[in-house]
Amino acid sequence: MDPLKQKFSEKATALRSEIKAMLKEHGDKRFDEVTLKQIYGGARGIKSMVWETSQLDALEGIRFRGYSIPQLREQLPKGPDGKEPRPEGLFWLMLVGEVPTDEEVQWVTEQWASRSEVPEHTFKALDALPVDTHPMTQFTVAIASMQSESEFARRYDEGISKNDYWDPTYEDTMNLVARLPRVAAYIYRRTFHNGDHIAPDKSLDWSGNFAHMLGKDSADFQNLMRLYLTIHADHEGGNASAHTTHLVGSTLSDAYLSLSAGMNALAGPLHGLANQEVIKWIFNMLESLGTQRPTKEQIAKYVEDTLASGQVIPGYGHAVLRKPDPRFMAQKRFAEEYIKGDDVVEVVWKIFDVVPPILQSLGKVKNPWPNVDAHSGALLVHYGLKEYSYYTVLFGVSRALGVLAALCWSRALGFPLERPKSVTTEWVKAQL
Ligand code: FCX
Repeated sequence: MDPLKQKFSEKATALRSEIKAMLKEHGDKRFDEVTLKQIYGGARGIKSMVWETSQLDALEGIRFRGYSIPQLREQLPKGPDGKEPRPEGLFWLMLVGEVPTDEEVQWVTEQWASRSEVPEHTFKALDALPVDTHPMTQFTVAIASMQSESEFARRYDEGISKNDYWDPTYEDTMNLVARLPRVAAYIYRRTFHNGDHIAPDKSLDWSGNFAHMLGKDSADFQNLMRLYLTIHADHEGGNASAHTTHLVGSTLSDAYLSLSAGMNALAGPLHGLANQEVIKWIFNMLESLGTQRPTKEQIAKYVEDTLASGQVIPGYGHAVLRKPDPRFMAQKRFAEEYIKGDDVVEVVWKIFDVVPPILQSLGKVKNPWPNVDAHSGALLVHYGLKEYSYYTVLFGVSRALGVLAALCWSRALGFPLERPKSVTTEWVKAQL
């Protein structure tokens, strides 16, 4: 058995019996109470699922298996120039809870390279779509089309024991993650570069090869991809893309169908699509002001006008966070180190000064601070990746790491079909 699978199997077996014993002894212990506001308010804050790979603190931000983003950057094995962490290492950490060695990360890189062949019919399915189909729609179609290769679906059809569900889920996860950069790069090149595709370079790491297939070979862009694909990977289980993947997976839909569903959730403007909305909003602002270097006063006026027209300020606010998102700060750090003085980056930083007090003054926005999506576009624009309708696909390639590692855990721990209770307003009124 491969070393990661072996380790995962041991850890999962141990945790499964621990949970069984815990449930037997404390199964009726109360952890939460639900208010009417939560029932009508998108279930905010209700503790109702287990997600082993990461946990979000409203003030501290995300921790992956206990490690904050700055700690990950320090401790995970890095790319060839030793600067940014390799997402392969984060995947290992999320799956088995241990920071991997350089050799272990190299093993993941080689595994994924060896599993990265995309079926020909997936390219054909993409080529059948109009070229102006939104890249996220192309992405979900491509992922669903690869379901024909699902090990889980095949083994379920043959009659697999419940105890073994985790095994083909792990295989599907490894195959699917391995193929995503090729699929995502294919979508980019067909949509924006006349289908002038670039063959993979399997000597590169997962992010480096992705950058290469996008047509961006500079060492700095490869580093941006390493950081980007690391910090977008997971944000505990309740966010819409993670929760959708989890819910669909709970029906024993395989990893392909579950991830494809999760990506449809990521494609919404209140979630992952906000990264395209941010840069679109900035470009529109610069155009309407007729300058690349607006003053803070000009930006404040534009923000007020956006709010007055009944729209949200994209990239600001969060359902859980109550501080500037550490993923925003990690990207700011990257910009300070690699591309200080860039015009669009300067605008993003001015917006960071201007927007929070304005949102605060509305008196209803619970978190006036920037989220992950407020910064990412400016970095991509700097390196010439200006086609912003593509940005959420990059987010999706990364998000697959977390939600699929979590899916492996859900199958290994024997989690059941998810089925929360709904009520009618009639029923609610009768309780008051
Ligand atoms: N601009 C204007 N108004 C905002 C706002 C913003 N950025 N953020 C929240 N509000 C408003 C809400 O629209 C709501 O108004 P209403 O009462 O009139 O309906 C009120 O403030 C209370 O909302 P709040 O409880 O603070 O926020 P929610 O948990 O409901 O929603 C999101 C959280 C993220 C959806 C919200 O802040 C938003 O729409 N932000 C802009 C879109 C965005 O950046 N999304 C990306 C989030 C994330 F990082 C990701 O998933 O990628």
